[in-house]
Amino acid sequence: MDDHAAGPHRQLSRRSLIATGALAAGALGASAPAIGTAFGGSPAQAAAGVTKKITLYAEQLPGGLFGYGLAPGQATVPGPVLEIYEGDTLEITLVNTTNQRLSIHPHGVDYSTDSDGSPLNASFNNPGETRTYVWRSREMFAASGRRYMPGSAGYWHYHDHAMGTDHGTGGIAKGLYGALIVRRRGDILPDKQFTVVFNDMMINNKMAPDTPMFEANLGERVEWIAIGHGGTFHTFHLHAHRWADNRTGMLEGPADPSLVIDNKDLNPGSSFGFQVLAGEGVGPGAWMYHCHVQFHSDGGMAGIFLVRNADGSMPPGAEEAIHRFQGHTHTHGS
Ligand SMILES: [Cu+2]
Repeated sequence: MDDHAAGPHRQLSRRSLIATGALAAGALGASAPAIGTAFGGSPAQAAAGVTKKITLYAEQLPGGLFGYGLAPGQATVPGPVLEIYEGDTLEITLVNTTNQRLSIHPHGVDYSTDSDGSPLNASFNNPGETRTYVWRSREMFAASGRRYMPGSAGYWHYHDHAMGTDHGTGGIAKGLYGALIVRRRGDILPDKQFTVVFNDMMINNKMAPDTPMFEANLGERVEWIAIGHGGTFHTFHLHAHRWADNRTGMLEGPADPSLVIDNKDLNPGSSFGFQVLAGEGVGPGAWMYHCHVQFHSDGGMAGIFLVRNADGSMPPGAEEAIHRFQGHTHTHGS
């Protein structure tokens, strides 16, 4: 009995958009490759400065939720991971299939006022309207004083900025958000990607035990993208794994001064990402991820990172741990 492993929260098939030389301009849609299956663990290769054009569909979902998707009927919460390389431009045609005003607003990239997704700049989709947003990115460049101006590379995110209020408070609360990754050429690509959004007292608009169970096999390179939303401060903690508190989560050498951590603030509007090797040094098992604000984790802000054996089979004790988690009532003192 393993139905939870194939359940709706499984993230293995998450589609990504990554600009490779082979995927220059053109609609990628649902045929975009799942990242890593072909490229995992190898350095990124890409032509410089391509323009990618995609269509996103904003849709109403069951339960009062809204989501973004790469094809009609495929909206999800969170939305798809959007990926480009520094120097690329992403041209997003957003189709608003809902009866609400909404938009898409990015963090970390360059855009003009008419693409910033805010009602302040009349940059939004009316109900039923289609509108194109253009996001640009660039590499770091030399400035005076032997300094460099930063490029766009980072673990960023995008979200609605127009539903409910002029700040998109209603759209964000209902699921209109997702991860945006700008890679630097040479970055190592992962085998799997997990997007974790702490949004008020929920994770990806779900509470335990319905929070996503992320799965990987022992040793797979897993990329976590953590995003904060809503009106509450959080801390993201992952059991038994740690990462460097820098752009990639990895150390660049023995002298890299980056702090090594396993817990990080995840407050509204902030985001970070890192890569770990699943179960490295600790073995497979049902490992927890959760908000470390205690009344938040007790209240349902917790989930499972299931590290299977290298051959994909279940490690001893994992089934029992999952069942324990699913029976957990998350009430104080229980
Ligand atoms: Cu929290």
